[in-house]
Amino acid sequence: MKFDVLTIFPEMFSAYLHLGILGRAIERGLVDVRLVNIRDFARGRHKTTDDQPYGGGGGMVMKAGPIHRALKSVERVDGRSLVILLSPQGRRLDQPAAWELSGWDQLILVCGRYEGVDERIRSTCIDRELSIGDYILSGGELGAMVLIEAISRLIPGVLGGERSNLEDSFEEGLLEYPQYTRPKVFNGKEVPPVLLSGDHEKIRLWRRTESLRRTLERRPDLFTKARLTPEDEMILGRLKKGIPEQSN
Ligand code: 4FN
Repeated sequence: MKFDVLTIFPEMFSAYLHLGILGRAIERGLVDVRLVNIRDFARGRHKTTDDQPYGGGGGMVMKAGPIHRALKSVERVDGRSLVILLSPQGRRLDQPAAWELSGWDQLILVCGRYEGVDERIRSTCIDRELSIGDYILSGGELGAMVLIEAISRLIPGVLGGERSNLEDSFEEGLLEYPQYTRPKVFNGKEVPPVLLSGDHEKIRLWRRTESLRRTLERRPDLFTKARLTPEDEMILGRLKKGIPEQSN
């Protein structure tokens, strides 16, 4: 997957791109991220990328010219490429959207700053608008990083050994079960005995129950899209009736 990121703050990406799973994926050539500094395409002595809005009202708007020239400078992968504006007006990024986007060869990500980009960029150069959530941000850069991370993890080979069975429960649309590691007792709190029992079927059932319980308590909205097995439906039925967990 090739990402081209248009931003006036390319420095924001460097630590993030060099560390962890993504750093390794880039090293191994599975993911390629190119940073395009919009300011390099600005003109005049001050290389301005923003200007006052027509109609007044204060704040600044990103000029169309620099973004347009920055976009033209990006080498497009024939037909398998998409220009995305990170924007609060976009559809919300979710895991199904991440899967769909991971099927493209090149994603060109445009990050806004100030009050946003000139509407003529939006209407003529942008294929899609995507939002990472409903909160005010100072720019689209964090959105671009979130998008790059969510998509890169889906590219074959990127996760390597790090792919866990937890990942599978996320992909099924449920919250994760509680996790424990050593020591067996921490501040007087014990690890649930079932996890030490060595009974793998019992452990699987406990984890599934806890996944479903947490989803029911904290994110019941996730059930509208979750993929549930007949066993899940049975466990869920019992949880809803308030039948307590088997006490292991
Ligand atoms: N944000 C809201 C309503 C109106 C404006 C904003 C806002 C950065 C250029 C856009 C925000 C949120 C999720 C990019 C927010 C995102 C942005 C994103 C973003 C500067 C203009 C701006 C109702 C959502 C609170 C500033 C709501 N995902 N404007 O934040 O780019 O990607």
